[in-house]
Amino acid sequence: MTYSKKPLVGIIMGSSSDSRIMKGAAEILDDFKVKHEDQIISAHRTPARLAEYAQHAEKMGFDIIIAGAGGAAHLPGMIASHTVIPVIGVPILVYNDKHHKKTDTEKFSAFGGLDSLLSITEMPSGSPVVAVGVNKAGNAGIYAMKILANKFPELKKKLKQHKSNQHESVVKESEMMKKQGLSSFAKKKFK
Ligand code: RP5
Repeated sequence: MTYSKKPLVGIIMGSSSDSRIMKGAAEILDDFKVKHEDQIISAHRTPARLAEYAQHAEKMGFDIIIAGAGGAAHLPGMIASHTVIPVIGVPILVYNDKHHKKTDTEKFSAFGGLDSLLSITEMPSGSPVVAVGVNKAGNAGIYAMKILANKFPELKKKLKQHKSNQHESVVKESEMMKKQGLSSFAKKKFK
């Protein structure tokens, strides 16, 4: 069952480089069978398109926008400034593998995600954006489900199931650890 024929959530990101992380939000929405529309909107490279997107999101009637960006991560905040739709920001630790010659460390952003976290959370009074942890796009998906659950009781049931699945999986792993002992448990888990 899907909750609506039209997308309820807009997922946007500043660059195709962010899709590796942002797919975590889409996967949750897909699991919960909630339709979403996904786009790349860059606050810096396509500023006019950003304003147009905010109008598009309102026209589409999205209930929530999930916006991920890395570095000087202005996308969530600027979208929130243009619309009354609640925005969940995903700070991204940039990993840019477009530059094949760079070493692995050089491909990461200089400030390890703190740059994007602060850019997203330190919004001025009057124009809020909520944020999940760095690279935690899946949590943005779950949080979006929590908001939508106020509208769709079926989603509330699914969220409760999701919670109890998490409980079961921790208990199962704990039992295995107790049985095998920590050293061999960790050896098997990280081999
Ligand atoms: C931000 O710059 C994007 O959100 C991305 O995380 C970062 C790097 O983008 P690319 O240079 O990899 O396109 O605007």
